Amino acid sequence: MAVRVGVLGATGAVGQRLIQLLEPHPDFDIAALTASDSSAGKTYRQAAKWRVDSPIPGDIGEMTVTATDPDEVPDDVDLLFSSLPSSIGSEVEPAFCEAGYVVSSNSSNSRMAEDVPLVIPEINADHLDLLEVQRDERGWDGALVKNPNCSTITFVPTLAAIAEYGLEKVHVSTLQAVSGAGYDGVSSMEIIDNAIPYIGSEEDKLETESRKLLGEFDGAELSHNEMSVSASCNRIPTIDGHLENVWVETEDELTPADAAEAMRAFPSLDLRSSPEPLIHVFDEPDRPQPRMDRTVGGGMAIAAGGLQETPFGLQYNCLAHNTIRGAAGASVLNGELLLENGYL
Ligand code: 11C
Repeated sequence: MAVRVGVLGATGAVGQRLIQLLEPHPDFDIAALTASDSSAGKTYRQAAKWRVDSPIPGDIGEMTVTATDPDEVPDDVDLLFSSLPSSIGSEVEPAFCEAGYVVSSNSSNSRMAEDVPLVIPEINADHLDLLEVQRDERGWDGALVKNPNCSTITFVPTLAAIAEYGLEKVHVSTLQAVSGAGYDGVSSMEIIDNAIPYIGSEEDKLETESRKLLGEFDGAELSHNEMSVSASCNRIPTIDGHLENVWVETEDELTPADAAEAMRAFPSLDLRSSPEPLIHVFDEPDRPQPRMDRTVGGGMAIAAGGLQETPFGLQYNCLAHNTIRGAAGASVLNGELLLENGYL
């Protein structure tokens, strides 16, 4: 029987992607939609300015949206996918966990909290066991699991694939799509003919989340990876798909051919939304590109290419669909991992 799930922050850009992915999902049944107080009582069709590239699926348009409050969500809903603004998520998500709900969250609050697993299932599924520490420390009946920021998800799988060579220094420069900034970003045409070399707190997220994701969990404590990471983040006028240029210095010698082989061979997982292969490596020097390659693996794979040796180590480019693999799809995948591991 499908697990009854809800979406917190259902009307936003990531909330809409969540609905697009969850409605046809065989393991999940959407039973609750929440948004701001001003949307409460409206049908989803009335409350949401639907902008996803397919119509509102099934009968979701006729469901009634409630306020984002544990008292408004039915008790038999087991799993909540959260795409709340972080200022709201930081207050509301713990209240849902205390009320017994398991929350798979894309919101940036609490990602770096010591007892909150930050998970990309193909990379660090074992970090999910941190939930035992979380339950002991917080006394929650529910649980809180996070997925990383979209631009972190884009490059960390490629690092995981070459980690056995000893990651020492990583430089990453991003070219990020406007949908990362939500509706305002998508509708803002001021970015056309421009590039903005600033995305608030983004660089810090890449530098800290990557080290947590690639850290080691010994069953009680998580130690973060010791590699040094320096990020530079830029907004460019593409709709979807974050492209990143990465330079990596490793302890052991790593040729572009070895790196390509390691990326191609990096294992995926036997979860419904986990693509095969996880990393698609292009040989063409001008790929990956957002418009052509953001939908590899149904938008859930990482595309890489342009591998070359430089004075600053191995250099390559990588790309992921920021609202699918980088956000909604990442939360759904964590939901599948929670299900697989008996947390639901
Ligand atoms: C952007 N990466 O492209 C941001 C949006 O931490 O989940 C996602 C923010 C986050 O603007």
